[in-house]
Amino acid sequence: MGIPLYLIFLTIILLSVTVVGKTMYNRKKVTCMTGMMIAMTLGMIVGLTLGVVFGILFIDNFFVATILGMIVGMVIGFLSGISVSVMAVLDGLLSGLMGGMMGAMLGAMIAPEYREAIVKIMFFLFLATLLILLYMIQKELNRNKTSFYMNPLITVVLFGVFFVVFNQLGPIFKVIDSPKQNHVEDDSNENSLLIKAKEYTFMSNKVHAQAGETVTLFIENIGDEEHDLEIIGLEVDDVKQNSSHDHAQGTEKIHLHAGPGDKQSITFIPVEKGIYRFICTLPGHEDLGMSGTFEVL
Ligand SMILES: [Cu+2]
Repeated sequence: MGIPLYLIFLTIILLSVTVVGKTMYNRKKVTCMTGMMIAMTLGMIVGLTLGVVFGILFIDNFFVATILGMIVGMVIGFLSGISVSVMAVLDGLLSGLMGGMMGAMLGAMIAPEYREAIVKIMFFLFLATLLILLYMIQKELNRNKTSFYMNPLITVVLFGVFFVVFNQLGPIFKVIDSPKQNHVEDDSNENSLLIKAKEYTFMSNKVHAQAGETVTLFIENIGDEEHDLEIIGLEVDDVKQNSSHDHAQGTEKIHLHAGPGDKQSITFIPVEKGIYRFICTLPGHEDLGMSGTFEVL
């Protein structure tokens, strides 16, 4: 986990505790209607946001991701409703359950290249929702007084500062194969690239090679199912398939196929600069996240 992810967890915990604490402390003044809104909103948004994060973190185990998302959403929904009314508790529990489930689903389904973006979007929505929620509670408690939350300028400045800092901190999810490990030393002096495949992702899903230079591309299947790798639209010279099994011989297509535990390679020279997509062509695998980009520099 990268620093931004810890920051997300910390912010979510702090803001949730603030809202829950405020509700509990002022339980005499909070009406049932407001209490229900608080429980529902908080349960849902925390469930959704953390559900997405869990769905990505536990990409190999959808069950764990869903259960974790549901638990977190339900606990927060329960806590924010408990001091108000049974209705608020029910509202919070069910919204949390739904948010956690849907968040985990979204996190697990989103293509790897959009993981960072979706987490940022969800976190932004979380922050915006929480500010509105705090504003609502504050208004309910002190109908006449103006307070910190009422000044929109402060909110805007806070968001600005937060996101500048947030973007400086680097990726939310650590890339499993760093670019250095990505270039595997081979016996020859050629450039070689290794892409690992498993259910249902490529690691790394971003590789690059120089135009006009010979490159050897390896696919290593570390999963339990068959996978392949095909680069779409890439023009190449001097293709040499280094494996016996091969259903693309004679064509100028970059296609590698590897059963579970297999490692296959192909040597070629990329001709034209550009960014090309590579995918696993097995039915459904691309949609489940088996795609990436091959950049020719
Ligand atoms: Cu596959």
